[in-house]
Amino acid sequence: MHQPLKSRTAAEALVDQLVINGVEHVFCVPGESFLPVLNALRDRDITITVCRHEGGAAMMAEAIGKATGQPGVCFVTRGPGATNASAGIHVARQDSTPMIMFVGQVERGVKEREAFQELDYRAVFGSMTKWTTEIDDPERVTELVSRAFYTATSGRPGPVVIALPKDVLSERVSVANAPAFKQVETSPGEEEMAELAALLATAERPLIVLGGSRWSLTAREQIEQIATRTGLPVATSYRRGTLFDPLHPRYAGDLGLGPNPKLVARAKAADLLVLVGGRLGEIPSQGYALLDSPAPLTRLVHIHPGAEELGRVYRPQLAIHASPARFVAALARLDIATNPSWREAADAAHADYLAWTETATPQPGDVNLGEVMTWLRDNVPADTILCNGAGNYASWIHRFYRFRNYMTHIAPTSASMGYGMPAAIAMQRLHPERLVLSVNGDGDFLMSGQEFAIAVQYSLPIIVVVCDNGMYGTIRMHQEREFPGRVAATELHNPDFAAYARAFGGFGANVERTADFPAAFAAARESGLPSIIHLKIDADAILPGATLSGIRKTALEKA
Ligand SMILES: Cc1ncc(C[n+]2csc(CCOP(=O)(O)OP(=O)(O)O)c2C)c(N)n1
Ligand SMILES: [Mg+2]
Repeated sequence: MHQPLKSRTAAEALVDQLVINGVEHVFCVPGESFLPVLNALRDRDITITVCRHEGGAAMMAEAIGKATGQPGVCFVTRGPGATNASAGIHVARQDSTPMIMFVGQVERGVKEREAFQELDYRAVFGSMTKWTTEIDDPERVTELVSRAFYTATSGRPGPVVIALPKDVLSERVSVANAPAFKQVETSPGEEEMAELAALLATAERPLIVLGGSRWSLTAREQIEQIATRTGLPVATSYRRGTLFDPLHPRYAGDLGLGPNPKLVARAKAADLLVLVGGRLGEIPSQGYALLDSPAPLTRLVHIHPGAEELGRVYRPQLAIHASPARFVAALARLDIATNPSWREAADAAHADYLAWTETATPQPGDVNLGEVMTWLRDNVPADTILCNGAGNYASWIHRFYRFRNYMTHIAPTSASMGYGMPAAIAMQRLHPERLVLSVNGDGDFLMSGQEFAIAVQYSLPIIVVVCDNGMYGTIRMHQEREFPGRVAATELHNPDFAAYARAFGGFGANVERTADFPAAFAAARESGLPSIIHLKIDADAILPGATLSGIRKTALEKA
């Protein structure tokens, strides 16, 4: 049924369409270009989080999309806002996350003159998004917003950008709403599943690798049950550790940065690799070294919801065009002829995983980040959400922390710095009752550290850990490998991050010895405030298994 004639503005129609599609949170930095939208949001049941930087707003929206599978939504202003936000758009692209960004645009009558803050969004975002458009006809606002939900979520999910010329938003429209979008599903056919059963029947050393997006808690439970029943060993891809219980006896570990060499050897020795979701990109494929491209010697079964990803890098033995969730449901119904060798291999792989991750490695300095991670692992609730960005500090998270519950790790596969702060804010907005941690490097943190003000503004008791080694450690590590002893542009002089927290109205603590971490953490929780724990890390402690001085020495010996 059509709405009464001209009953609302295009901005109101847009916001109504968001409500219909189940949007509960939007993130923004305001701009004069979309004031009618802000005005409409006031009267709707949508929570606004106002941010300090559009990169933060976009990453918060991305984090919501990643965690829920429903598009995360943000609003930013024209040129300067949109370009700031591009960092979050790129994360959504590489992570296959559904996300919709609305961006202001100049009035239709002055377009193409390079008016104030004007940008050609289709040109700027064209290669990063699944679809970038501009709404020139206010009567088409609900159609195009509805399409954005379909485009962002279907096939391989990703970001959509919609530009809103200023004068369009305040025009009155008579257009009807579209009903709520419904996820478009892709399921495997009987033929593909029969072929998979035949491949499994002859597999001596199969390995399942889980990755990508379009999972669900049900799918995770199903794949765990399948692994229990069949004995099939299961690994997870880079930053997809929450797709499988790490303490499940068939869990083989994660194929990410700095993986267990024994897992890499297992993956290389597999005679059947079943990649469920994910693209086996540069990081999980260990620099494209795991499989030969374009013709892998290992038989590869690739399951992906985006048809264009199948056969893109590797010519698979069997390509299955399906979402991970639908594929796993079909796999649960498949009659699989199991081989006792699978279970033995899975037991060995799991034992190797536990041995690799159980105990922190010795480190130079008084704070051992591995021991901090094992302490957190053993002391925080299983539904705690941990968010992080990029830096070597994350190696200790990957190796020693264990993500017990589904979607408890929110981190970018694009390894974008500055993600851990905004992601934690978004997760605490989404789950006010859960403990949310943001673990950062010192470089990483100050890329989005201003968003701590937002945590204070909305009383979000996130606990932020800043791992301060006084440098852009990852880059320094590469520098020492390639140009030993020639330090340039990698040193950092840091503030007192605990004092920083207090200046914003939060709780702050400095930790200079591992043994002091539990008390600082307890005090942070008791404060009920957004908190920062400033960890002093020795610069030589560059990786769980290497020192900076050792890397330099090896490089000098080679030179
Ligand atoms: C936005 C962005 N800029 C630059 C980089 C390149 N980069 C990767 S890790 C890193 C250093 C991270 O430093 P820090 O956060 O202090 O962590 P550390 O490696 O010292 O533990 C840099 C500059 C990146 N990944 N993302
Ligand atoms: Mg650092």
